Amino acid sequence: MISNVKFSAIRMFAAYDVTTLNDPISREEIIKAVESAKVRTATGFDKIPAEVLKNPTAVELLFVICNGCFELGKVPEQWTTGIINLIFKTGSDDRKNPMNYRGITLVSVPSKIYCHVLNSRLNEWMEANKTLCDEQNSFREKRSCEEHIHTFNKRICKHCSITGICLKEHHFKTVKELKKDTQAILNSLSVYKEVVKMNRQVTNDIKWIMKGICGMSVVKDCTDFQKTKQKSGVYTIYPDKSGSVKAYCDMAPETGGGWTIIQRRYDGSVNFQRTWSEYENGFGNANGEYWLGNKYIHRLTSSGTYELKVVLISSSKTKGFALYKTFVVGDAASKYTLTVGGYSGNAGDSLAYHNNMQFSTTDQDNDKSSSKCVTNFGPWWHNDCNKSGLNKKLSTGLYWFAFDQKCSKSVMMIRRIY
Ligand SMILES: [Ca+2]
Repeated sequence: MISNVKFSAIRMFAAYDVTTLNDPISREEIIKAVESAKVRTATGFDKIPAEVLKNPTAVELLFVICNGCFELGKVPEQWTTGIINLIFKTGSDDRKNPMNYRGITLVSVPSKIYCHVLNSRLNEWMEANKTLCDEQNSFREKRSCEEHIHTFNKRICKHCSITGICLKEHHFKTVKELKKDTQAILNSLSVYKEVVKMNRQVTNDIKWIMKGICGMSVVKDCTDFQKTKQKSGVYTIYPDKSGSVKAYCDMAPETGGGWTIIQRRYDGSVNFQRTWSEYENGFGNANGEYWLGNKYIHRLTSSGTYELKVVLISSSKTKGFALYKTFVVGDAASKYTLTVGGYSGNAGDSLAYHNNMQFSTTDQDNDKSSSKCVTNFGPWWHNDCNKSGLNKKLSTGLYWFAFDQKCSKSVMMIRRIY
């Protein structure tokens, strides 16, 4: 499990949709896993106890680390190392007899959190897809050992004449056990106070783990790669903290570099007549033709000031460009409304007509026309209908009214100015 490289549809589940299993790990999943981590337990190789991970800073770092590991399909080597400890069996008397010991393996707590996320995700998926039969009780939510113990305990209580052993609302706990639990809570409080003091040191330690072990740092967009002088190519970017996406970064000196490509057409290998959900989440291949995804374009352009550059090759192979100093795509509730302005370039302004328009796709007609603009001009921020349509069928030519109605190639890219 720990050295996983994403989930795939194995033959047994071939009929099921496994795409959600490979979604980036969400912050909520991390929080749930961190909350469930037991305190006052032994640490693994990295000596990081669960207590120090139960704060917002650590959650943020775990969020980044786990996503990095999930994306890379690798985990830090320390996570694959266990410390084997021998525990003397309670009730035994002879400490010299090896048979009176049992072995336990101590592993890194952050790795347990990562496993918990993957395990919960698989469990939820299996329950939702009903891939387990009802008799499979082991390790399943609401079908735990406790269920069996509870039944067992009830049967004993039925025949039990000693009052006070079986408490109301706590059928499976004795007074002694409840007292023990209360003491554990009080002990945890004192540990928590110590943890708050340690917080600064822990933050630094986890940053070190993130940079040193996972060998990665988080980048918002291709503009961030300018700092580290990266070459053009496909990179994983984190438009915001809710997830990552693969994008092609144009870092060529002649373009000034730092451009995140949001759309590219040139060989017709990818179909662009697609649905709302496909445009929302993106499609195609970042190495070839693709659409980054409206949700990612929104997250980026609403979090800073971005410029948009449209580069076109006409049917007669001349090159043109349109640069917009203002480019914002609204959220899903606004139906990814376009805000565009500040044109310059030599291809003419064929986007101004689409300013303040909602996005339309094959299954959502949000245009101002009585007809459905998407049918002939592809998904776009259609008005009535358009002055541009760069997502229409490549075989019929891409549409940029002021330059060429049958362009053979297009690239749309954005760059953060502030
Ligand atoms: Ca219409």
